[in-house]
Amino acid sequence: MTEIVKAPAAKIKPKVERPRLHKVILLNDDYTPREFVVVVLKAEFNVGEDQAYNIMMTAHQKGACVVAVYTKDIAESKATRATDFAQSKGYPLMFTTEPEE
Ligand code: TYC
Repeated sequence: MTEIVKAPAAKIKPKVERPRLHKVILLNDDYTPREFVVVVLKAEFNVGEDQAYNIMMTAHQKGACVVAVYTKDIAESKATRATDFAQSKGYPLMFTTEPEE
């Protein structure tokens, strides 16, 4: 009788890594009105009035503030849209992105 020897099951350890998230960072400047910053934060980042105000004031006082984290593509497109919108209204308001640690 033929003996069927089964090879040991290969141990496959799937290395699934979560995509790194990217921070959207609001930068302070001396020209953009505070109220306009709050309007942009509410429109692009779906935050309420109080949260938008707190984010704006943190950037105003410290120079920059993390607004939110997203996947790379979404972080970059939101930062670009918000920066472009401000520029279209004549303001130098800037949003940048950077990968989370
Ligand atoms: N510093 C601006 C002013 O005094 C307001 C401001 C706040 C601008 C936060 C940008 O990210 C910013 N009018």
